[in-house]
Amino acid sequence: MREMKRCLAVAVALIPALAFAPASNANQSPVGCTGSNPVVRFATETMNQLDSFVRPGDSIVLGARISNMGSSACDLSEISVTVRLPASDGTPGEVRTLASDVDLAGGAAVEGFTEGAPYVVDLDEGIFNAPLSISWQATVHGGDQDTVISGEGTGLEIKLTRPRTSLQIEADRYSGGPPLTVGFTYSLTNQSPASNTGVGGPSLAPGGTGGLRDLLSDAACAPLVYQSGDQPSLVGEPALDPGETWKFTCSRTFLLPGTYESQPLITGSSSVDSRPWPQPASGFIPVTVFGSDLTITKSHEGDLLAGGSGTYEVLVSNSGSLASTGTVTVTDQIPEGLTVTAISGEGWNCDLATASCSRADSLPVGGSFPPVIVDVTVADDPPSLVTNVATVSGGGESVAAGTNNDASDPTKIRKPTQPEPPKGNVFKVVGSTSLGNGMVSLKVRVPGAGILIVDDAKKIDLVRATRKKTRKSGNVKVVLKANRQLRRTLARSGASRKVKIRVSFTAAGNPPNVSPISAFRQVTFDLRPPA
Ligand SMILES: [Ca+2]
Ligand SMILES: [Ca+2]
Repeated sequence: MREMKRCLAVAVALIPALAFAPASNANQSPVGCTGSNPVVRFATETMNQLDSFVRPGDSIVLGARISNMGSSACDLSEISVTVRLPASDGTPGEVRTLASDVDLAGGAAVEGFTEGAPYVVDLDEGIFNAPLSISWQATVHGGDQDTVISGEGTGLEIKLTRPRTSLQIEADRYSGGPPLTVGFTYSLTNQSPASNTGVGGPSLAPGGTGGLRDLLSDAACAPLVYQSGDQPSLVGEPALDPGETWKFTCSRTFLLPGTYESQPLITGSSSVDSRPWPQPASGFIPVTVFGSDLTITKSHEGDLLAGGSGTYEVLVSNSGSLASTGTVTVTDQIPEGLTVTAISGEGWNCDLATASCSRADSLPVGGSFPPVIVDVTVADDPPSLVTNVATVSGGGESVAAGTNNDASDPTKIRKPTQPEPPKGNVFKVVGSTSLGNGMVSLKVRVPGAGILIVDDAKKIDLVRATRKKTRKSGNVKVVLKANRQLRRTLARSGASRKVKIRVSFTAAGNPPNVSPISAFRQVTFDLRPPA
């Protein structure tokens, strides 16, 4: 209640024209006053909020306005204001105090809000209306004897709307080898209940830019084509009215093995309150494209030095849905200016002359082979920048899955006469690449065994927190995923979005009071596949 008093005090301070003096006890103040009841009502903000429909879960700010401006008003003290909230069945329920022990001089008015605990709308299914009432009590200084008066203010009515849809997505096939073409059918039904007083449920008004019936999109399949279901609305423009089911279709060809989920997004709004329509729940039946899919990354440490030597690391992973089968071969296409001096890797059979390595064991889904290490020497007068490309092949992957089998590693080469750049911390964010589909691949150099945590650097939550255990020093790859909110933003805008992330590393065995080392970086999220 202290909060209310403070707010009231602030409100008064903002209106210096209004006289505000503490009322004295047991006397007539101001002299000659005869007394009149104060006028108490909800604050303007509360009234504005309840002027239109609200939804379950909305927070209603509770505030009051007390006016003591009758023509012969006496000073009031010990004013208290209470509000009666509805119970979940819509009948009058809990009483909450909004203000207590407020003094208000004759001729003054105050308006204020409680800073804590707004009323969160929580009414049973089937309840669409509920009352909110307000009461007051005050001591009036109208003569030798103070008197206590009380009364009811003007109440408000909470009017509810419950926009609701069900979405069913069906595929004409759910799995197969690549290229896999799948036809999707989306059935979106407006299930908003009608109120018990006969007011119909809200309609879903399309809000997309793709025409009159663009109210559903899918970040994983485009364009969605409207097929059927719209009955004419009373209000002219097409709308998904209560009880209607609209059908849309979409076709997509999957080239890469893996598992794919629909990412539906409703782009319309409610016809009753013009607010965005609630989104459908996630978890739709995924489509699986069978097969192994070998991918490759390549990295090196620091700049190379003319006349010196360097080391590259090549990592082969399986991002498909089946384990690899048969021989896997990695070939390093050494650029001019570099010469391979050694190539090896645990479990690999390597050939220095062709700078290639092979192995025949199977690579499980999501796994990586031990890295191939390529040692090079640098020519005395090499180009200032070389690009080393490594290629992976084999493993039983389909032709369609071969589009991601190269990795380039641009490398700067410094002349010995050029100054050496300052040695940075061995913990460093090496680079980031958008993988499309709301994912970003991040390469981080860690100084040893420990825990790597990547998450939003700012308070707004856009990226799913990702955690990775590291066993030793070297480069590790982390795949970041956009969360639902960021996905929606990306789907709505159709553009990419930069997000600042924090990369933190806690070395294994660090005492708990040693804070992790951190680095920040802007990374770009995109739903579209990389160019
Ligand atoms: Ca309609
Ligand atoms: Ca591949």
